[in-house]
Amino acid sequence: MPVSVLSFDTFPSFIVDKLNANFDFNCIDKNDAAALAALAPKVRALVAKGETVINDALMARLPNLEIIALCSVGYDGIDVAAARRRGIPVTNTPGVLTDDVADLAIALMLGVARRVVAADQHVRSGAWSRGAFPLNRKVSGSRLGIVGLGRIGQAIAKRAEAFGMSIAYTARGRKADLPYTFYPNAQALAKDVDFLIVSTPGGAETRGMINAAVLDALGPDGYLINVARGSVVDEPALVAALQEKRIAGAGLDVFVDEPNVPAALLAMDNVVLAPHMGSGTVQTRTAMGDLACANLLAHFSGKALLTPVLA
Ligand code: 8YV
Repeated sequence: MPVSVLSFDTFPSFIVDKLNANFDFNCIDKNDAAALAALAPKVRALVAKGETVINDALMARLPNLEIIALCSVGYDGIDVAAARRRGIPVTNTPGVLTDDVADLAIALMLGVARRVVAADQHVRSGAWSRGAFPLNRKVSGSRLGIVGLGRIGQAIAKRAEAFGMSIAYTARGRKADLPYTFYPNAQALAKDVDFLIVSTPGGAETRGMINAAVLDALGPDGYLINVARGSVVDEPALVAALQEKRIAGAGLDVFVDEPNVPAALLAMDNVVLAPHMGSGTVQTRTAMGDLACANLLAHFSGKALLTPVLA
């Protein structure tokens, strides 16, 4: 009997094919109580995105749940403490998506500063023949602040070095082995940089960390880039700061209530918006699916998990 694996998330067909080839895989709508009740007794594993809510109550409904394998590096949606209490390991997919997320952070920084999307519109709409595109903002050589200097933050820093940017960061602690300038908090960091990139994990510890005071410290010439979680930024405060031109612009891949984006942001031309696609390349999603599958296979053959969440 193949092991029964359940998901509430939609994954690309190549991941679904791999899960189907190895397991009795079912994907259901999280609100479909009847389907969940029918499958619950046999489910031994959940596959999910890290932002999907998997709480104690859901775990309680799956009496034979043995493992939660995430197809993401973040795990802010998962009650890891409850899983631990229940003896259910959680695995994630660190490392394999670092480059893509760092690439997108740089793309959003360049995109918003050089106004790539508006420039594209300027050409397509024919506006170019009626006038020149307004001058925009130089990135190379400017000052970058990174909030969260984990794997992704460090990969962003490496890329920014190639742009001749000065690099500073804030994190839970100083990283003595890295040559970047440490700040004790996001507000102090924001005051001294032109671009503030957020790459810290989501969850209770970072909720609302980028608030009105941080945005005001960034100031009218500063740009905010978020490739972490929408929850890290106080979204209404960000909308207000953008509307009132208290910051210059924003590049956002993540939002508080995805896929819903505040209408006010959709109407602004000083923002570049992306649909939470930091890890969204065929190559990386393949690697993430492979790693999630490998964790499941390791668990069900009694081997050590490859990438358990240690939090
Ligand atoms: C998404 C991410 O979870 O890894 C993370 O933490 O935010 C993303 O990669 C994505 O939806 C995974 O399928």
